[in-house]
Amino acid sequence: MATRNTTSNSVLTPTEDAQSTAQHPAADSAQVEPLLKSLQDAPTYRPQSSSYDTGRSREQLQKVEALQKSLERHQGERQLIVLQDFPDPDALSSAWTYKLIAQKYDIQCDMVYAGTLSHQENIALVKLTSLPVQRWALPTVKNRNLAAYQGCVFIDNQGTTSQLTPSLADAGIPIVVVIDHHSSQGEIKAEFIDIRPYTRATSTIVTQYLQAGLLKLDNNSSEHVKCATALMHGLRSDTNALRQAQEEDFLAAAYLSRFYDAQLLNAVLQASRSKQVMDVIERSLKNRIVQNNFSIAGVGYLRYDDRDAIPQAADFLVTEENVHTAVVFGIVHDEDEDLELVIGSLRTTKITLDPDEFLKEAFGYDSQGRFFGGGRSQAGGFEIPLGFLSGFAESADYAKMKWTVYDTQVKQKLLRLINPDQHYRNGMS
Ligand SMILES: [Mn+2]
Repeated sequence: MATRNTTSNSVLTPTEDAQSTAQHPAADSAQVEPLLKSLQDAPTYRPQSSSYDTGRSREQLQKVEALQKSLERHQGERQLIVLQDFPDPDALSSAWTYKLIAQKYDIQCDMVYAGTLSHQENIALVKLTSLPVQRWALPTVKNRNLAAYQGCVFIDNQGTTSQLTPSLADAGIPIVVVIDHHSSQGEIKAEFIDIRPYTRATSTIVTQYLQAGLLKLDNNSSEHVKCATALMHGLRSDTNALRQAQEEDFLAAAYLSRFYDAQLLNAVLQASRSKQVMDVIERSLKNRIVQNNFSIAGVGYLRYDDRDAIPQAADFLVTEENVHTAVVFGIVHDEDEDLELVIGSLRTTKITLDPDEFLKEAFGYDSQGRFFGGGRSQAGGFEIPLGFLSGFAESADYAKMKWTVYDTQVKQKLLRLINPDQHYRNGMS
């Protein structure tokens, strides 16, 4: 169950039609309509394209048209763009792009996240581009004027990875827009939904919106140049520096190359790792076990602010010879809420392994039917609240015992999938 048909990637690769979208003269115009019309004629322009590709491309243009309608409908309103608790470059840059597009329709957006910006590259990205994102820690939400917002927008997520979602629902703020490339996280009600699990990056999706004319980027606008640079970073970071990019990602990158600032991108990428991150990577190396090409490491307790060290450790472990998948996890303490969570990251280079399916199957779901884990192509994560066992223990022995229990349990759940025969034997003994 944890694998998917190997051919699915190539079948779903958008081809020539995406290119015709990118290079069509109408792409530079603010009008989407001429482009839509021309796309209806696409089969005659591209006789070699399969009907599948044409259908897919038409679908994309219909999305652009639907988004434009939604933007027009909400002119003069104020929207809240909600990012996942630990926003990554793909989320930050895509959300910024939506904010700029919406501004053109006289919609004011605030971009918020409830967790932490903890990856050194993310901090550098936000600082160096003056990326307009705000932290809304959960305890402060009750003091915010939520009534000021007529709608909320989920970008690079579907609301399931933000602690803010329940508060927004309680405040009765409708979900207006969802743009994401993670697998469906369950049913969602929104006016506009564009979820593409086979697209590598949300940056690619929003760049296609730009190319279709929703916003004309201007080389003379430093804000546009910085946003294009952020998008290039987002696209690179979700495609493993373009190594896993597909045609549509390259086409998006080619378009962004007209606007982005290569020096600025370089500055973002040169951000160095903190000592805490290095320490977690060291622990992951020391603790890893390798079985059937999976590398698994528990790294013990971590401060909330260092949480992003976990995916970085997984990125590192997956580079080992004969390893195609790495899973790193630890117990993270959230001081704001005095909560503890097991947080883990999965990275894989194995095309047939679907992180979303794998993690859902490994860890299942909570009493409300919410999955503990999920993912997208090549990456995934999980969060398991410790509940009653939460909270820092007075004694080191107790803390150690608690870690041992969770470490064993997480490994057991993973090994059941990684090494089913072994599991069977254990079960019999
Ligand atoms: Mn993403």
